[in-house]
Amino acid sequence: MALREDFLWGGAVAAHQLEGGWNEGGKGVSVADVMTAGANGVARRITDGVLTGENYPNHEAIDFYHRYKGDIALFAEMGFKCFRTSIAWTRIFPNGDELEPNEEGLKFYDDLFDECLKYGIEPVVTLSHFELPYHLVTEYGGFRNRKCIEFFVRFAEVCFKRYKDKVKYWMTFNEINNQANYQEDFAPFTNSGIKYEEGENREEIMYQAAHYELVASAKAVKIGHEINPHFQIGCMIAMCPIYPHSCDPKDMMMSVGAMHKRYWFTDVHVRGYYPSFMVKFFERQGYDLDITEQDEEDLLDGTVDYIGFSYYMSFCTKYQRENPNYDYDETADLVTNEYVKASDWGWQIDPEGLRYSLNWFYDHYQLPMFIVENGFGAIDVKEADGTVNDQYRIDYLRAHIEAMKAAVDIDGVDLMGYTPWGCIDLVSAGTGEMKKRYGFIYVDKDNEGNGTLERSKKKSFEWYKKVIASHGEDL
Ligand code: P53
Repeated sequence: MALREDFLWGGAVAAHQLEGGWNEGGKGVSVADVMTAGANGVARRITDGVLTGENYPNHEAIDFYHRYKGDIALFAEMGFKCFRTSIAWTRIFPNGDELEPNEEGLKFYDDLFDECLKYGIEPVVTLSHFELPYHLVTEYGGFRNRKCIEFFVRFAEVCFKRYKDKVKYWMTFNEINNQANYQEDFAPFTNSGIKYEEGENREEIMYQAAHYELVASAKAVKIGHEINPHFQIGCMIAMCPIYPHSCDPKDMMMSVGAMHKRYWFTDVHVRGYYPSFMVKFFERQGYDLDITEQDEEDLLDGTVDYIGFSYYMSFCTKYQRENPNYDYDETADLVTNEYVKASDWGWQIDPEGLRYSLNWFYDHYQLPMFIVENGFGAIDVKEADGTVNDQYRIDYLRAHIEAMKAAVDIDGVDLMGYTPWGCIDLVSAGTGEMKKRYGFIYVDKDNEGNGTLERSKKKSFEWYKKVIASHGEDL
């Protein structure tokens, strides 16, 4: 058998994208609550607080907050061994800077995890998944402020203590490396609660925020292991491997430079110190970051147990501007890869890239890995008889599972599990749309917020059930 006996088949979501109940149970406003609905190619707007007359798709989302029991029953029917979700920070600390947590929020996740455990489903929990309390943005400037380390660590400690007998698998910051794309507003805001002023050095501020997050993560890992030595605490990296456009040595070096700038975060999480290329880069840029000796110790003391990562697509880069140091700029240096097709949202479909990614991570770090997101965002059509024939989603997932099995079987990587993204339709993070669907379970709701929220099984539901039952053999 290719995959581990205890392989964690499941599905993944994030609190803000499905729970709704944005102001219930004492919950505070999060960064996701001030983002409007965008569209394919139209960025979501970040408003100054919650304004009347705007469409905030995360406020209701798919109402998982009230419907989780039925949804988890459906996950159990598919045979899930695990369920990845996040704890909405603002349910536990509504403003982020309180000293005492909100009991009603803690109770909600007790009930949710109990419901999973009832079916033998292991919760896999991300602590910070694009859900920073909005108060931390307005009062502290988000993670540009060192104080956020303390706030995050307090939140993490409260969760670790409360759920120590219910949750074994944790991740600290979701896709911490998305902010390598600091030129656009989305990633710095969702990762770090950063809103830039005109004329600021976006890059330098991003590196400072990422440093504080890495320290916060390391401190949480250390505390977590003290609370329960059996905890498995991982990082979470958005893996889009960046290929050279050609075998021109300059393209190859551009790819090396690009991989450095997008994945150095993993080095710090895994090894506990900055790789030399980043130290040199900061010097070259004249960035004098606030990195203390205590931080350096903390980083070394809190290295992660595994690498959690998302994989949707690969990128491609080319040397096409005067750039002797091969410094990568995500908005300037990506080109089309003619060898792969893309989804309607322009995401390149590249299953082989998943096998490459597993190899790349394993070559670099030799740590167990967990594919905590993978999937195909598509427009689903509900037929007159109520069925959704999402064969394209089955095809996408099948090809990726085959690639993942090859990485295990042939290349020998150590893989803990696989949780496809958005196992139930939910609000897209990037665009705020409902119609960019990933689920095995269809949710009746459209982009304008209309619909009954009724759940129904897509064709892929039975398919994935069979995949899990056969331990990935019957694809
Ligand atoms: P949506 C960009 C690139 C790769 C993954 O994304 C990304 C993003 C941000 O859009 O995000 C992850 O919903 C993220 C999830 C998100 C999922 O991918 O834009 O961890 O929250 O929903 C899919 O199609």
